[in-house]
Amino acid sequence: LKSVTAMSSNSFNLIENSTVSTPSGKGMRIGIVVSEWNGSITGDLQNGAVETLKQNGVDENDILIYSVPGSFELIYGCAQLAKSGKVDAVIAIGCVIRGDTPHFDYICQAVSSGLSQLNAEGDVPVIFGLLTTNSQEQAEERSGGLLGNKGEEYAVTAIKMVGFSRKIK
Ligand code: DLZ
Repeated sequence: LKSVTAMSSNSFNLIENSTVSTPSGKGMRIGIVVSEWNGSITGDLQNGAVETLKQNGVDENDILIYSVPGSFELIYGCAQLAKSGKVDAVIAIGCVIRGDTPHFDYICQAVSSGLSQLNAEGDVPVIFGLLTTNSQEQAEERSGGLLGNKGEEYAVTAIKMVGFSRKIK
């Protein structure tokens, strides 16, 4: 029961619960594509990611940050950055808050399948940093509030995936 509780989607935290060590990020080049929509949230996620990359050895000059207007544009932004040869992994950061419009479902669906396709077909891992919440409050809880900052987990995931891709090459 304890492990089931720990694995629930609300409380699982990759940094606190992982038993697999994170490799050094030294020499890794990490791209971040960040959406302007819900900018205070995506900005906090970006800051959490950048700090964690640096804490894990990634050089500040090896972190390339690009902004796109909305989460839908993360697909194009990440595709272009992934194939540019400039980075070893890309973190996509966006935030979609459910409203009264069907946009929420369309955008979430499009971004998840677009980014999935990049991972399945490309050589550069793309990290899914799209917060999808019912409210602004839930987004704040996950971007530096009560539930931590998911940006930190995106950063660790990016480093682990670069480590993975180097191991199998
Ligand atoms: C249009 C739209 C809406 C309604 N909601 C969001 C949102 O919550 N989060 C987000 O990142 N972007 C949103 N967008 C904008 C779309 O992602 C996209 O930028 C536009 O549809 C133009 O392609």
